[in-house]
Amino acid sequence: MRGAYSCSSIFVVLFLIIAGGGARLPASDDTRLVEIVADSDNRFHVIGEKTPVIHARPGERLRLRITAHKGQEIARDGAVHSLVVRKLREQGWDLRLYEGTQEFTVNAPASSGEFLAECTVKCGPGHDDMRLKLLVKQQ
Ligand SMILES: [Cu+2]
Repeated sequence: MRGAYSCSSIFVVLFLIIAGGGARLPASDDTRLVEIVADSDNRFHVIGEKTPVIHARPGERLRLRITAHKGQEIARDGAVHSLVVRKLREQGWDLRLYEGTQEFTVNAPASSGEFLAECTVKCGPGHDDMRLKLLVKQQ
């Protein structure tokens, strides 16, 4: 009787280790890739979205892979576009974009909301409307 009891305890422990390990897996890879094009027509495109929008959960870690193509004008530092969320500048949402592909890791804000991301580099016609929406909500 005692043997059977300790045997089942081992299974419980094993189960906890396996279940715990399984739960940890997504956590170690919780940086979601978002692919964005800051195009030569001075618009943002988010791959897989009809309109330029980044969907995120509160506090979600995002890896932004941004490919930038020069419009008609560039900044003095050579940036062809930028992606700036003014309200989240301190939190790293202040990205200078140079010709080619760059990756940035940023965190979505901790609370739900809608945030405006814009290009602050005078990139030519269409620049004033070069915007992207960051939509943060609990899924
Ligand atoms: Cu611009």
